[in-house]
Amino acid sequence: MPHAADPAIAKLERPTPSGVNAPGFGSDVVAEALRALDIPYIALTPGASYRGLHDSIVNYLGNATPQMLLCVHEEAAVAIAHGYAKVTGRAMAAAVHSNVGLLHATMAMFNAWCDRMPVIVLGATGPVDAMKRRPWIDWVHTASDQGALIRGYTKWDDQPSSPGAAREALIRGAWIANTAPQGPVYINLDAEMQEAKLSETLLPIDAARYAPPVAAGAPAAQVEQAAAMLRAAKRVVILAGRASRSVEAWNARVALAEALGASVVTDLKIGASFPTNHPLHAGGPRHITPDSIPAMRDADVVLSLDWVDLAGALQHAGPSPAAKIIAVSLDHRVHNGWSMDYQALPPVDLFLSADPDLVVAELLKALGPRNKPRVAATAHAAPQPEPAGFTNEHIARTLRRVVGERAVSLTHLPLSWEDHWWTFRHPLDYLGSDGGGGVGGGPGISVGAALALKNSGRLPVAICGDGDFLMGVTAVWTAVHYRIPLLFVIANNRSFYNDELHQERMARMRARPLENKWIGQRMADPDIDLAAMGRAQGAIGFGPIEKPADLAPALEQAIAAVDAGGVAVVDVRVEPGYSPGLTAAMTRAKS
Ligand SMILES: Cc1ncc(C[n+]2csc(CCOP(=O)(O)OP(=O)(O)O)c2C)c(N)n1
Ligand SMILES: [Mg+2]
Repeated sequence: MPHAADPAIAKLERPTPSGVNAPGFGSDVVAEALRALDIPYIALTPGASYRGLHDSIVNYLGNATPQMLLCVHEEAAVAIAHGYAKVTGRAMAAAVHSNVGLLHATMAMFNAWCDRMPVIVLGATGPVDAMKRRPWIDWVHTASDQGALIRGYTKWDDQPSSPGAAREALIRGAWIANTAPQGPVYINLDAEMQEAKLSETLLPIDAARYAPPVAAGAPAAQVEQAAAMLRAAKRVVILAGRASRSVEAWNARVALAEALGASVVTDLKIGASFPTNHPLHAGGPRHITPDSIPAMRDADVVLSLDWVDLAGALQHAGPSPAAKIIAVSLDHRVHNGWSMDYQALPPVDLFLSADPDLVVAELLKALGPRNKPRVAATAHAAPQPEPAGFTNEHIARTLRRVVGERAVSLTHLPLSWEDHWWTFRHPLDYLGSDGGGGVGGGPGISVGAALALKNSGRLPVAICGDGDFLMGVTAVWTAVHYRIPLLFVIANNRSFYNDELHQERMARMRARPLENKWIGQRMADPDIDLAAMGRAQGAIGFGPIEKPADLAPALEQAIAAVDAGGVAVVDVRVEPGYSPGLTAAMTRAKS
């Protein structure tokens, strides 16, 4: 059954019917497999290495299920699929051209890997059989073991050499990508295999039977052991890490925290996992904050629900934490020898190799109804006075005022965001970061997320640094072209400012002039007109907004434009500068 794609998008780029209704070529079989997997979209930047598949999607499938989303850069194509998965929890596809397209796509694949988000990346190679290669171009665009480029940050890759094998690879790849811990997979399709006429008819295959759902719960005895430790504990801290966007699972986490009277720490690196206005929320964003440190130090049991950096968090509990540590994660299943994104090795007293959402539900059953908070909630920071100058905090405050009670999904936040600037009340209120710290992911991820959020009633808002926006700016065109409403607010400090901080740190360590820190960092003279970069691609541009008083009216108009189905880019000329706490955390300075 074709996936219920967005009807307005489905009307775009309709091909003249080709009258073909039976697969005739290798790539027709590949296209059929994509449809059997119910993949709604394939974000792509074209290339001759997969002209066979391109033809099959347009002329054999009629450009539906999957429908093509044309991207100006492969990094955007993969980032869009990454953002889509952040909302839906499921992989869509991306297609990239031979070795060169894959090279462009790599950073986005790394981001998706570190974010544990599923993406099915289809690639292609010039004919593996050298006798079939055209002079020059087919040779430069053929590499042996293309998968070696991405093997360190994908769950699996394959280069099938027949249509039947390609069909199997797609089904296997979708299964692996979508099975927790999720991640990108790469399937490299030989141009010759795609283009060759089918020599035999393949028997139909029921894709669902070959991609069985994998439920990874914990054994009952382990759940009981964890429940006993939690029951006996006086002060529990829950590190609410990577989680699904399920409201049911969110409510179960809240119920568990309430049953235990546990302090809950969350992390801006990943999507919202706990209501940040709940009395038990102890703060703690990308780094454990001063707010959450006492909770960590005083805990007698720490329950980590797939926290991204458990060893790092436990450092705040002292060198050898007295608390008993219960860790629930499947992440070890994808740790490999190339990427160190698995972080330092944490001490763990009870490890449950299981899906945290399933374990939380089981723990709740085991603990029974208990509702008395046993720990006084950590005091939340008192409201701060209006900040001076023109900073990212003005963006947060003004946007909050302008959107009021409306449901907003923050699809991306700049590096310098502080966790108390925005309240998360629903799993879709915030979708997390780029995963791998690969700057330039924000725009594409946001377009993919906005695609998945279209018609949800939520307002998708991407708040990006200027560096991040500029590196991924062409994703804007894809959003405009495919009628994907989205608000971009650019925290434009005209700098790769994060790195100014590092130069400042170097200067301090080496007693060199601090005032040189901006050299090789500032994108000024000329200032780049980001609203114009939006306009150039069909978005509605606002700004430059130079002072706080002009921001609210611009945001109001921009939101009206998004509500009318458009893409808006608001260029906000904030001052360079981060808060002292963030500066210290980012530069590894002690003060
Ligand atoms: C692909 C990539 N290149 C370079 C970096 C190093 N880097 C980290 S943050 C940053 C600055 C990002 O600039 P911007 O988005 O404007 O945010 P700002 O630091 O100004 O707040 C850079 C260059 C990176 N993480 N990723
Ligand atoms: Mg910047």
